[in-house]
Amino acid sequence: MRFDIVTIFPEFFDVLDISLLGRARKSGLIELGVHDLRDYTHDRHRTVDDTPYGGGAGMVMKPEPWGEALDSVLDDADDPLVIFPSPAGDVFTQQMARELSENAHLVFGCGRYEGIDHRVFDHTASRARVKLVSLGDYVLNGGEVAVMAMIEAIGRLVPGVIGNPASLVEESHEAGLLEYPSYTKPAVWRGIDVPPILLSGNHGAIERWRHEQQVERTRRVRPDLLDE
Ligand code: 6GU
Repeated sequence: MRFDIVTIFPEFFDVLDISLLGRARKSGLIELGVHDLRDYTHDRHRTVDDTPYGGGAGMVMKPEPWGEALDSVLDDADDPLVIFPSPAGDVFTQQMARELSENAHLVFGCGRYEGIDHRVFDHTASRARVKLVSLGDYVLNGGEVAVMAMIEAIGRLVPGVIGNPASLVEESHEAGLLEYPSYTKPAVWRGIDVPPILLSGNHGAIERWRHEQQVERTRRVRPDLLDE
C-alpha cells in the first residue's frame, strides 16, 4: 500500500520511521512519499496562503501550489483516493479505516490556516476519487495530526503489518464493543489481585467473563455503540 502526503510540515511525518509502520516500510509492505507544498511555489517567499475573498478572519491556502503538488503526485497514479482531512468531512471510524485499507494508493492533502481554496477540491474531484475526512468534533490547527492518526489506523490493517492477525480481531471497535481489561504477572501488585477467573484455566468461563466485561464497559462508557 502506498501513502503520499502533501503538507507544509514534512518533518511532522519523520516519526513514521519508527515502530510498527517503520518496520512495514523497511519490509516494503508500506511505501510513503512526503511532499513539501512549498516546493511547488515560484516566489521568493514560497507563499502558500493569501487573504480570503469576501473578507473574514485568517488566511486561505492558494490554489496554484496545491494544483501543482497534486498534479505531481497524481499524474502517474493508478486509481488513487485523495483524502483531505477536514472538520467538515465524514467522521473517521474503524469501519472507514477498514474500507480505506482496501485502496492501494491513498493521497493526503493537509490544509492549514482557514482551509484550502475550494476550487482545489472541485478540480481534484474531476480527476480522482476525493473524500473529506474528520477525526471528530473538535478543532485542530491543521490536517497533519489527523493524517498521522489515519495512517496508523489504516496501515496496521494492511496484511502482514501486524505479526499476529488474531490480535486485530479482539480489539476495541472490531466487534462494535470496547476491549476487555487485560492483566499480566505478577498475580498481586500493590495489594490488587488479578481477577481470579483468569487464573482458573477454564477457557470457556474466561471467554464468557471477557465478553461480559466488554458489554458492561461499552454500556457504561459508550452506550451509543450498543445502539448501532
Ligand atoms: Cl481532519 N482537520 C482539522 N483541521 N481539524 C479537525 C479534523 C481534521 N478533525 C477534527 N478536527
